[in-house]
Amino acid sequence: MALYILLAATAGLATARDITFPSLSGIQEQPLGQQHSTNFGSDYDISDSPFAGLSTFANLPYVHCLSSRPDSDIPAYDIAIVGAPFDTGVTARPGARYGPGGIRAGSRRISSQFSYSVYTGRNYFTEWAKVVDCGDAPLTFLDNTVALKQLDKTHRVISSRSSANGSAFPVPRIITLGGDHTTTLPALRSTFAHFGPVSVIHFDSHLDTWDPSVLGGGLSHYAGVNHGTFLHIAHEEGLVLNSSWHAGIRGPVSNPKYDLQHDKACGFQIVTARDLDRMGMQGVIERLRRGVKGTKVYISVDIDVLDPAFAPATGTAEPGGWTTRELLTILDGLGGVAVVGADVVEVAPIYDNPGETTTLAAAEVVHSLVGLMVDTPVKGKVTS
Ligand SMILES: [Mn+2]
Repeated sequence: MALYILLAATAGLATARDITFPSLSGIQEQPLGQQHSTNFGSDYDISDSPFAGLSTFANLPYVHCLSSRPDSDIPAYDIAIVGAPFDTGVTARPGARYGPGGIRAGSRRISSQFSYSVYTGRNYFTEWAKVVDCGDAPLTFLDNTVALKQLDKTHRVISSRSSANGSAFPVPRIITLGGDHTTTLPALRSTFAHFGPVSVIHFDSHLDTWDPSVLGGGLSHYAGVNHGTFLHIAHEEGLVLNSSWHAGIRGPVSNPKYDLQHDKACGFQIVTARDLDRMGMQGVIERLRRGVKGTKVYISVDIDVLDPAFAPATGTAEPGGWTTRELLTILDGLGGVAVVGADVVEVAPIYDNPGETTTLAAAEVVHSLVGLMVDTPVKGKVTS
């Protein structure tokens, strides 16, 4: 009886699709993301498989952008990912020096062949821009002043190379994987050198425009340069326009009158975390788009803009934040904005959970930032 049922079932499946199992145990016939099928013969391509080899962001090609060799020896690129492993400017939990590695690990599922968006139908990795991973900046963890100078130089070297689409868009743009938020300061110096002052769209639960004499505790000039004061310093250095925005703010301030007035004086306006409840995502998107209209824009995403439910692995977590979907929707709604530089910072993987909630989210935020840069090429190098 059992044999009869088995035979009947087999006959019923005769017209079904053939399923081929791997001929060798433990070896994939067709790795995820590899579009061409082939037999496991001598011409079998093992050069291009996610989850294999050393980790780069989204399995992108690694380029030794910081090499001292001349431009002609370095593969040209239009968008460069670079890690900034620095966390000695934090005021709470350290650990963001491991952020670049964590975000790359969270990006393993992303590959340039398998990245068509179900929302837009676009694959930003296969359009006009060559996107590469430059590895990490060499930053000392013993002296913040030296480390920030090292990061200044890293940005200078990477952004000064010839772009792959050089005639139309001569300046390669950089997405930094933090690092604590202090690492945004060298990035803004770099965009200033090439594009002039920018509007910053700053996704964060905290203002980060604190007066160094307040947040540094008045201890020393050195202590005043940290992850809560870098936007004050960027303003002082003339790097940011007064059409800048914070989005997702909910962290407490020490003195509402002084801190908020000081924030305004640094050129910022605020969309709070709960403004989203009132305005809806389209409302937030419109406010940000209108707010930076006609300017070059730097987007900085402190992962603590997300609720700790979605990003527990960060230095200064604040309950009551946005969801990952809300942040991605708002970011993707900024298409058309002239993004000249961007970062995702304050990812401290040691506090993540086994599901890699934070690093997966951070990687997808970087993916969105790549999308914005590809969507809107930016021409002008400032010539002065
Ligand atoms: Mn921050």
